Amino acid sequence: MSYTVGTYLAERLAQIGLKHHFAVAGDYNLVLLDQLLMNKECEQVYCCNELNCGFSAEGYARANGAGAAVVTFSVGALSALNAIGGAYAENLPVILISAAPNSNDHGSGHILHHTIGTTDYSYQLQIAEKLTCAAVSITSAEDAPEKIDHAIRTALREKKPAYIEIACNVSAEPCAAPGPISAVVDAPASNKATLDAAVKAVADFIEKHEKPAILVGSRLRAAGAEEAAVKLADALGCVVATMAAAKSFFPEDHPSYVGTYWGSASTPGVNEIFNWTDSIIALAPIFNDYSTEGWTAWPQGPNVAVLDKNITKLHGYAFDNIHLKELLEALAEYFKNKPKKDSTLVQYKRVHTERTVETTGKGDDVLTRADIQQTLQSLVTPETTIVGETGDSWFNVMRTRLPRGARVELEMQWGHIGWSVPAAFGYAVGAPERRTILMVGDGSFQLTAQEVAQMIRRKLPVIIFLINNAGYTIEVEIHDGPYNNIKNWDYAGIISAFNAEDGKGKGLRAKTAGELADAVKVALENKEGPTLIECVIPRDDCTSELISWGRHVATANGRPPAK
Ligand code: TPU
Ligand code: MG
Repeated sequence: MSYTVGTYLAERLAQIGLKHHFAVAGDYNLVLLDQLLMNKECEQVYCCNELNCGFSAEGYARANGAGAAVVTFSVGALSALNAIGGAYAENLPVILISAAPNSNDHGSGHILHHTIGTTDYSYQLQIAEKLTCAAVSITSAEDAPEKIDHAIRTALREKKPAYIEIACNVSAEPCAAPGPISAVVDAPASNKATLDAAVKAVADFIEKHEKPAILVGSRLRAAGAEEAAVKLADALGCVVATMAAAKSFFPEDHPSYVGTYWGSASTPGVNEIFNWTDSIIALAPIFNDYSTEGWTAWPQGPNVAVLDKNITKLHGYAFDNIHLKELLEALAEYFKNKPKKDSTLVQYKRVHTERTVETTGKGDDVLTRADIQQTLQSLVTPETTIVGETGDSWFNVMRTRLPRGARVELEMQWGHIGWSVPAAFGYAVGAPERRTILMVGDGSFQLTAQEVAQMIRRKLPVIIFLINNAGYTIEVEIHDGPYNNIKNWDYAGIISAFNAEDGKGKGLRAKTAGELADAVKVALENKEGPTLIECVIPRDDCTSELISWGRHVATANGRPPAK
C-alpha cells in the first residue's frame, strides 16, 4: 500500500486509538481532509466553528486518551488555539492539525488570503510553539513521518497538546509508510536509581509523621496513576480527599474517601481533618488561586510532599524523571504489611457530620437550585459522566456523590466559559456507551450554544441541564456590576431551530419542581438526540460554597500592589 502525508497522519491517529477526528473545512485543508477521509478507522466529525472543534477534541481526549482537530490556516487555527491552551492547562494530548500556505509561497513575497497580510507565514507556528509541547511545520513529504511522529509521541508522553502544520500542496504527496506504532507510544521507564531514592525519601516522610492524609490532584489521570493511588490508600489506611478539579479521580465509595478539599468550599468535615493532619501526601496537585481558595487553603511547607507526574518534591529533596505510577506502586508495596497509618480516618469518623439533605420541592413549588442538584444526583449511575461548566455548576457537581465508575469532567485550570458544550459533544462521540450529562449556566451556554446542533446531527442523547439564573452568578458573587447581566434567550426554544427539518433534539423549560421531574422523564426516553432542560431559578439561588469561595477569590484578586 502506498502512502501520502495525509494518509500517513490518518494511520498514526488511528493507531493511537482515535476512532474520530474533529474538523472544520477551509480551502487550505480540503485536500488534507480528503486524505484523512480515506482512512475508515478514523471518522471525520464536523463542528460549527474552530473554537468548538478544539474543545470537542479536548472533550474527546478526556473520554479516549487523546484527540485531534483539523482546521484551516489562521482564521481557523487562531480560534482553535484557545482550546489548545486549554488542553495544555488541562493536561490533555490534543493534536491540532492546521493546513498552511502552499510550500512555494513561503518566502515568495506573495500576499495570501486568510493571513494578516504580510508575507511571513511563520507567525502561526510561533504562537503554537508557546501553547503546545511540540510544534512542527511540514513543507516536504520527505521529513513528514519524523515530524508527525515527534509531535504525536511528545503529546502522548507529556499529556499536552501538539501542533502539526502541513502546507496545502504537500498533504497528498507520496510519503514513506508508517513504521511500528510502538516507536511512537512506548514511554521510557523511570530512572531506577532515582525511583529507589524517591521511594525511600517518601517512605521516611510518611513514617516519621503520625497523621498523614492523601490529597488527590487533577494531574493524577494524566500521570496514569489513578489505580496506583488506590493501592497506596489501601496500604496506608489514612483519609483521602480529592481536590475540586480531581473530582472522580479516586473512587468515592472507597472506605478512606472523605470528599473534596477546597478550603471553605470543602465537603463537611474535610477541611477540619486537613487542619488536624500533620502531613499531606499530595498526588499530582495543581495549586492555583482558585484551587487554594485565593491562597487561603494551600498545603505547603515541610509537612507536605508533592508527588507529581514526573517530579517528586518534599522537604530537602527533588527527584525528576520518574513516573508517579511506579512511585505509588512501590510505596504501596512497602507499606502493605506494615501497621496502618489510619489515625486521620479514625479521627474523621469521630468528628465529621454528614451534610444535611436540602429540602426539595414538588408539584407546583417554584424550582430551586437544590431541586436541580438533587435531580442530577438521582440520575448518576456508574455509566454516567457529568460535564460541569464554570459557574455554580462546579459547586453543584461537587456536591454530587458518585457511585464507582461515574466520572466528572471539569475545566478548572483553563476555565473558559462555553468549554462544556463542545467538550460534552466530543466526550459523547468518544464514549457513546456512557450517559453524558452536561450542567451549564446560561452565560456560559451563550458562547458555544451552536455545538448542540452537532449533538443533534449525530443523534447523541446528551442530557443538558441549562441553569437560567439570568446572568453570570459566579461573577456576581466575586464582584457585581451591570456587566453580569445578560440578554435572556429562549433556551428551550433554540432546540427546535437547531432541529430544523430532521433533528430529534428536545427542548423543555422547567419553572417548577414538577416540571423538572416531567422533563427528566422525557430526557431519559429521548435516545435519538440531546434533551435540553432549561431550569429557571432566581439569580441569587446558588450554593453556599460559591458565596464563601467567591469572597476569598475576590479578596485575593483585590490585593493591592506590593510596595
Ligand atoms: O451559574 P452561573 O450563573 O455562575 O454561570 P453562567 O451563567 O454560565 O455564568 C458564568 C459567568 C462567568 C464569566 C463571565 N464565569 N467566568 N466568567 C469570565 C470568563 C469570560 N470569558 C471566558 C472565555 N471565560 C471566562 N471564565
Ligand atoms: Mg448564570
